[in-house]
Amino acid sequence: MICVVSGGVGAARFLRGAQHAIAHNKLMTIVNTGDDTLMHGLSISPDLDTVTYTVSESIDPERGWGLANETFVTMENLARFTAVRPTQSLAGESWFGLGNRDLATHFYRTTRLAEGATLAEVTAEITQAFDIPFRILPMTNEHVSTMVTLVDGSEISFQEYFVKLRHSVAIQSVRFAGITDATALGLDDMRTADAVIIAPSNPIVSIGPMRALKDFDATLAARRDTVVAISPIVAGAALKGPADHMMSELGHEPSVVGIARLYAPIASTLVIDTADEHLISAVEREGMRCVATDTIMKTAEISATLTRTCLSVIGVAT
Ligand code: FO1
Repeated sequence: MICVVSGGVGAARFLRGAQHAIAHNKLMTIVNTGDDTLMHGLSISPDLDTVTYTVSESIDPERGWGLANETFVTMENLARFTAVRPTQSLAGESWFGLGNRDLATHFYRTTRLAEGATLAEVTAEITQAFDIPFRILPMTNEHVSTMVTLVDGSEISFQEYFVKLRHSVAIQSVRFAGITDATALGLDDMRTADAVIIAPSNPIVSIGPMRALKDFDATLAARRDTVVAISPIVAGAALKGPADHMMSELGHEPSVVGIARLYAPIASTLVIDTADEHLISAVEREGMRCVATDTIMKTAEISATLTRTCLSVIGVAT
């Protein structure tokens, strides 16, 4: 069994190819839910949905989130209520784009959760409906909310920071509300897997919430030799999203060396892009083995090759 620790877009693109490199009954992933949010009374799990939609080839390829061939008619009609809603009300907010097709997923998840199903159970149902052939687990069944404190001291939810403010405001800290009451899922999978691959996801807000769960880091540290991470930073920048500037604002070097410092306690090996080949020795000085290869996952084939490279560097057969 190969276990992939996943955030959103980068992880989803990795898994799209990994499913061709690894037998389906030997692949599973644990996905961040710290980005989860409630909008218009609906339970939304962006990273779970991004993984599901990407692996099933249903994603909108340009946006990297939501479904292809989408319309936003419902969102557009919320404009009718702008003039009448009370100042403090959250009713009718339209900054978070929920497409009409995408809404079906949120309707389903919300109703099943209200019926008492766990997030893991609902996720299994949704991924089955999208014909996903391998297991996708949320990191926990409990609510964990990534909260971001901006430089002015105000604290907002991750989605307000990411979508409403387009991650354009400097931050001073991140915390994971609810983390101490949450139980990690998939720890046994991580213990018994032949290898664990940490996908190229934001180390602060995608992998960070999982690492903050009780026993998560300790489980990885105990089997560190067969844990391999893929750097989400290439040539000092994130391929998508705010990982690079979030890292520097929080005092981490936004480079493969900064990634190595974060992951060295839990992973033996860092896979970096060929653009950063000259930094291999610097990564090794942080206590990680380092291999450079093509990590820009423009096609599923590149992701499949990257999967095979990750496994071969730690001596695990596919
Ligand atoms: N990202 C955006 O940049 N703008 C949006 O309006 C937006 C809506 C949205 C709706 C459902 C969903 O599952 C994801 C959505 N995302 C949107 C993406 C998402 O919020 C982020 O990519 C992740 O949270 C970061 O991993």
